[in-house]
Amino acid sequence: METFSQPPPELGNQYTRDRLLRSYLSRALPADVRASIEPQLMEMGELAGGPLYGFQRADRGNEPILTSWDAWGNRIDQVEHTPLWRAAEQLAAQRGLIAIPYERAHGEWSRVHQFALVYLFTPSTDVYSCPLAMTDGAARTLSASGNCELMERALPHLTSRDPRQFWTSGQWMTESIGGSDVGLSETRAQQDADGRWRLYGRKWFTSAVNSQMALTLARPEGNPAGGKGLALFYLETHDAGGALNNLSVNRLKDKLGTRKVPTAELTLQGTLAIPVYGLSDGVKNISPMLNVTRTWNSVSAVSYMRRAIALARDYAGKRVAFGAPLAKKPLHVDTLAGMQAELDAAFHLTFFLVEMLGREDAGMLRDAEPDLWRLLTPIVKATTAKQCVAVVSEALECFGGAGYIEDTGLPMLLRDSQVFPIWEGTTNVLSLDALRAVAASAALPAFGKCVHDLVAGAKDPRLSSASHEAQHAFTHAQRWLEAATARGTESVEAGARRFALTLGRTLGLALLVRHAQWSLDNEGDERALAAAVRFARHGVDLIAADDGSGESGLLADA
Ligand code: MFK
Repeated sequence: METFSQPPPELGNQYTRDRLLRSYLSRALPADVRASIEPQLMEMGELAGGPLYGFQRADRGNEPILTSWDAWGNRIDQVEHTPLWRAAEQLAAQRGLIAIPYERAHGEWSRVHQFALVYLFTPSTDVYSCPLAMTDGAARTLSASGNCELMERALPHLTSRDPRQFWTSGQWMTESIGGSDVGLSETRAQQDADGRWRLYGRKWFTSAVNSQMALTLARPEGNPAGGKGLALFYLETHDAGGALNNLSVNRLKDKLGTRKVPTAELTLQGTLAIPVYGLSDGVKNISPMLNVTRTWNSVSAVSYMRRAIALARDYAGKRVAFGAPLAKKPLHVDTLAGMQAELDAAFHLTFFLVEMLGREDAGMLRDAEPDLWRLLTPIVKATTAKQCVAVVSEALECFGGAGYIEDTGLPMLLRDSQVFPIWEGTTNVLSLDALRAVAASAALPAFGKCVHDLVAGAKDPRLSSASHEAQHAFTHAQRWLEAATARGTESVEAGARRFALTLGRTLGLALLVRHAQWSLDNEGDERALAAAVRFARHGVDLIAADDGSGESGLLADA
């Protein structure tokens, strides 16, 4: 009896096969920088689409294991990572995924170098990008702190390329009372008889509990309530003898996705810690970390979109239905094209933010650019995270029933993607953050000028409608903000998400238009043009005519 078997999707080298990444790097990077990093990208692309992808599929059923007690009744709280995570840690150190922006071999382009590698690495390593994001955030926060003792102690480890020296860092912010509203945090900091600071409290979600160090927030005794009363602390998770630093791991969280990430609930019972900068303003002082991890979130979201589309496109060439491969079916092609257009926009948006972070690191942001960077970070994170969930969900549908079957590895992609809009600030929290970034700063006019400048060079008439759409959407958002401000804070707050996502999609479109013109001129390639036209058709202007007037009535039960 002959039984049909469907060939599975394959990836191949994820650098050589990525038109979007290669075209972007050709435009953005100086030729000598591109030539110097290309062998690393080739190697990472080969690993990501070959051996690492195979390892990931073989490792699919493994999860981290918490062992609370040893055989003799001692509390040990050991967490064992999955085999792929152990390999990912070595690879990340050796390939310099944290070191690159601190070595800064390519100046302002060092962040593009780093994140191009991260984009290739991330979807084959089961969210190992989470501890890496926090490690990068901690390195940047400590570098900016001026605390020489902590910098000398931790930075060489965080930025090491030697796996035996390499440390990762946790970011212990979340408490059950204040996931988003961090200022409510209850963890206390007290000085002991020797003048050392000790922390007491419960941290509700702490990713990467196996990290050697963490940055965390606690309220020194006598400090007022709120984020200003918290202080930023550095701690090491183990003492020199390997024992836990007066903390216990209550449990690992039973999560929808990111199940390879050993997210733990911790009780701090006198954990020794060192203040990083003073004894107040903890929320403000940890914000350099947030801005880095939000950039990692955006890169990770884009990389998951890319992975889902790469699998769906390969499959479309193999899967025959109704007499032809799906790749020859106009409706399927139209669906894939819509997903690709979203990815193109999200990619350019994210790497625009990455470029700004690189210039920030290099001290090159000028005039209104620091304000613009502050606004773009929450906007890009919020926009790309939403796009990622929609695109990955659509990609599962491209496989029909197979997309719903666990051992294809596809459902895990969707479950993991669902974290991107949640952690590091939900869409609504980031939308409100964007409003704060706009208030009393030069960010919004700078944003408008940026959109204008990006589309101004588009000469091809096929781009004129998309260029117009981008400028119109920005003007509409700006006018809405003025009108909503006049109506009052409820109106502004009710429309904050539409405002933030409109700005995100508008800038994505403007960046696509700029790239499309460049690609026509320099590569003779019309695919970026097609992406710009298609993305404009999806719509970028989400602003509603009115906000906050009576819509709460919709939610009344009776
Ligand atoms: C795959 C890769 C990715 C990711 C890895 C993820 C690992 C997950 C680990 C986690 O820990 S997830 C937990 C993440 N938690 C959050 O992201 C918290 C979300 N909530 C917010 O972001 C709130 O907006 C915030 C806590 C910041 C609000 O708190 P407050 O106390 O109301 O702060 P406020 O008054 O807005 O800001 C206090 C100061 O900080 C202000 O400065 P001033 O005191 O000078 O006025 C702000 O300007 C400043 N600030 C706040 N956010 C900032 C910032 N400055 C720069 N950038 C920001 N983003």
